[in-house]
Amino acid sequence: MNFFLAILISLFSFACARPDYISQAEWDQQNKPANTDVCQWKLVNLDACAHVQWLRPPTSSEPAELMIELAGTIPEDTTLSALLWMPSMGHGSAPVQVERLSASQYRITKIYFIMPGDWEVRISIKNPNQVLDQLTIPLMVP
Ligand SMILES: [Cu+2]
Repeated sequence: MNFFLAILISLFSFACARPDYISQAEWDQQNKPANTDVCQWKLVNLDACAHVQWLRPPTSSEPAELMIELAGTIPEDTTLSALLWMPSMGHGSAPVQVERLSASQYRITKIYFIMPGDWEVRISIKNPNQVLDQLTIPLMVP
């Protein structure tokens, strides 16, 4: 009986420990408190921040508009693409329109959330050869 108790206690104490498959740096990154004043969305690969502002709010009846500004060292040949996705139902929507104002500024229009519920705006930041970074913005559409 004591043997089983000892196993049980050791299981509980392991459960509280940091998992072995995550490095200390990754653990620190994941558990860092978000400072929305400084960096709204951290782009880890680019070492940059994305600031997201709704110019027209997300609804299921009107097209929404989104402004994305990248802060950091953004290469001049950077472009951005965006995709709408409803994860709970596994479908997307019509293609959005991305207007590139500069390497670090993009206005996204024709955002049609075709039904209320949970949606994602999936952003890919690219150069001509590859995807540099990705960002998923989850939101509830009324
Ligand atoms: Cu749906």
